[in-house]
Amino acid sequence: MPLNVFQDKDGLPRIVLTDPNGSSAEVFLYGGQIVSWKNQRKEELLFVSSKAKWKQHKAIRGGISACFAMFGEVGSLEQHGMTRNRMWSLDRDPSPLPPIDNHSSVDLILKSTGVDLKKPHSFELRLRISLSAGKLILIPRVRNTDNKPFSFAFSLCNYLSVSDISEVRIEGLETLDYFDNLVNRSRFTEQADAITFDGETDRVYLSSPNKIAIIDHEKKRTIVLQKNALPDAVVWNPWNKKAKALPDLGDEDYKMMLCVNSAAIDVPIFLKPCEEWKGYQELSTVSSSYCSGQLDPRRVLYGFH
Ligand code: TA6
Repeated sequence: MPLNVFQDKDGLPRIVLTDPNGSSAEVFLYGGQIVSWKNQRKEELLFVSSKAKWKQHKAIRGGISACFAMFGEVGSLEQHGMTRNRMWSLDRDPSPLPPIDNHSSVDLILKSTGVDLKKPHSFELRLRISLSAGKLILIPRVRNTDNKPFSFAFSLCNYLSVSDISEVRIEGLETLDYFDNLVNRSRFTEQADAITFDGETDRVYLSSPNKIAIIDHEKKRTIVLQKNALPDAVVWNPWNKKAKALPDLGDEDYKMMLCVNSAAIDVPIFLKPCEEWKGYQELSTVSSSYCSGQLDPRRVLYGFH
């Protein structure tokens, strides 16, 4: 499969993955960030802010990024860790992951520099990004290359493009416990049949199922998120007030975005020296031809016909 590396107009190296069926993905080495994923009909499936800063030393607001070794703020360290603000490299590992059939892939790596964490620790963070018709697979790996144990949080932050946030529902998180970041991280149990949006939302759902459906009624499209070794799910929409307060988010952008992140936050991942952790996330889309009423979430989540 072809692997093209371009220089962006701002001088940032960009890799374009293409699939013979017409879908594509764009990956920046800066932040190891996926900034575009288009389906065969060239429709963009990821959200990137109209005010995103395409410059070094500032995370690009949107797309998909890997947040490590913490989620949130820890002291004076960068929010969600440093991975979004570093230049990654192409991974020349002599023992890479085996190729996935009919996928166009790129392997990235970010190595510790000694000043990235609260206490210096040596690690290697790898990310495989793999595209096929209708599917985007991410495989993050963290290797503890130090002689001390290491524990960390991890999140794949997915900014999904939606037609209108008020018309979107998430299936798969009902009945779960969650931490609400808007109420001092207090713990609640989800009471709704599905998650819908009418205001700012910032929650960490605990021990979520491996399959979550994000149903966009207006676009008649469902994004299916499947994950492994990433037990939690973060759901975030800033709504109007917070959107206005974020300098790299357009005032109205919150209507067209929804973050649903695959994460390991509540119970940090623990590695002994030389051990490696491997996560998995797959995004795919299902179109719905329904005219009225709701999608049957059981079809999406469990494949019932
Ligand atoms: O989980 C969502 C969250 O942690 C929110 O609290 C919100 O701040 C968001 O991530 C965006 O964070 P960022 O560092 O990208 O501004």
